[in-house]
Amino acid sequence: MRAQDYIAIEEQYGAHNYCPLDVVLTRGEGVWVWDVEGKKYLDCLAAYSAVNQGHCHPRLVKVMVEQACRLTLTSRAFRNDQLPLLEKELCELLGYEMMLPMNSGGEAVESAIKAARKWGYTVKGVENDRAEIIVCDGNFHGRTITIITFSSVEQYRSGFGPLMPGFKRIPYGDARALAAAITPNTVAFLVEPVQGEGGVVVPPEGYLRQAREICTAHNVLFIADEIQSGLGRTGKMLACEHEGVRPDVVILGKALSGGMYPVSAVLASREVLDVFKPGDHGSTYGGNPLACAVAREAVRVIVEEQLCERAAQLGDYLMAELRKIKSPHVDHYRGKGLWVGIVLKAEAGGARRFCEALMEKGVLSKETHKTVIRLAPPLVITKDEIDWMLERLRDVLAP
Ligand code: IF1
Repeated sequence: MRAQDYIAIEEQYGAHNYCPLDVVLTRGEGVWVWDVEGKKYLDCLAAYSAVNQGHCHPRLVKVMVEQACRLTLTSRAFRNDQLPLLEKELCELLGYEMMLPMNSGGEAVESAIKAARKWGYTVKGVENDRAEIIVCDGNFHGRTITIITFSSVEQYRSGFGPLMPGFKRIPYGDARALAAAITPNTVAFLVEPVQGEGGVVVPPEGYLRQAREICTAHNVLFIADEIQSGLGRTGKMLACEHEGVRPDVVILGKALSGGMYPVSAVLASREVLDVFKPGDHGSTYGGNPLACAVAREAVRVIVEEQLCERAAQLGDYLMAELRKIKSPHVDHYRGKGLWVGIVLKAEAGGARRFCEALMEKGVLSKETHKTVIRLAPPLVITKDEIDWMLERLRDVLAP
């Protein structure tokens, strides 16, 4: 079958909850992917930073196949020999006492919200059902009803009511707004250290540190959603490290399994995660041996292949080269590590046409909020591959 045949079938049988580029991919290796007609592309989205280790990383494939031949799912009614090792390795790597395994990022965010609320009632002493959680404008934390409740994107909320109480939204990057929004019922501040869907928005220097201090002063849990910003993307294992900030709760997903399998996790202190008693919370697939074996190897790859350091060095190079590109279409460039938003001018006619032009030249990227071209290649990208991409980007951004 040709691309249009696959597209026609998907158009007929698939819910239309996305408007993807009309490229039908069939193979991936490292930073490269191939479509069904054999055309090769450099993947500059990495599945929204879920493929930091590169497509089909051989070490991850090997571990996944070996584990798949041994044991994949037991439910949490029984124990398995992979979950305790992932829990220990992640907690020791990131400096937390406990971890809760889930599957999707949204599930991990929901789990963190449940933990924060129950911590508020049982530890902080907030009156039952009065817990408040503060979030930011421009946030993206997932697609569940609770999470879209506090989205600032009308389309993500519209038609899905009734929504959930207990959330307050403040401007991103404004520490004073955070301090002003806190009440005695505030149990947590949930924030992306760099906003992904918001358009790779890096907050003002010092914001995370100020927010940390405010949360500490008011006994409010600082919850960092590092699902997209974490695991090397910004040049550090956690984006919060750029400001020396240690969140009370860290949420991971995406690259936690290197694109092989949905794996997410919540890391926190014993004081927070011990609020969960047997039967309080769970998931059929959460913490399954296949997920944990893959996640253990995915984290080892990040550490052993020094993907954080690569993202820092090559990200600086990429940003320096981008800023040399003078284009009538570009307002400015922003980003951290190997994560860039190319912010176009309003008169540029929207980012989608630039992503389509890049696709024609063999580079896959994704627009966000209509005016931003997002670049987030796998962290295994080489300088030569960055140069190859830049050459095509210059053409596309030319007057
Ligand atoms: C879609 C966006 C990115 C996330 C952060 C939690 C989640 C995500 C910071 C939920 C997921 C994905 C979801 C996917 C597209 C993509 C996305 F455009 F939607 F916003 F990356 F920016 N926290 N982001 O980025 O994790 O449940 O998906 O595993 O929903 O269209 P998930």
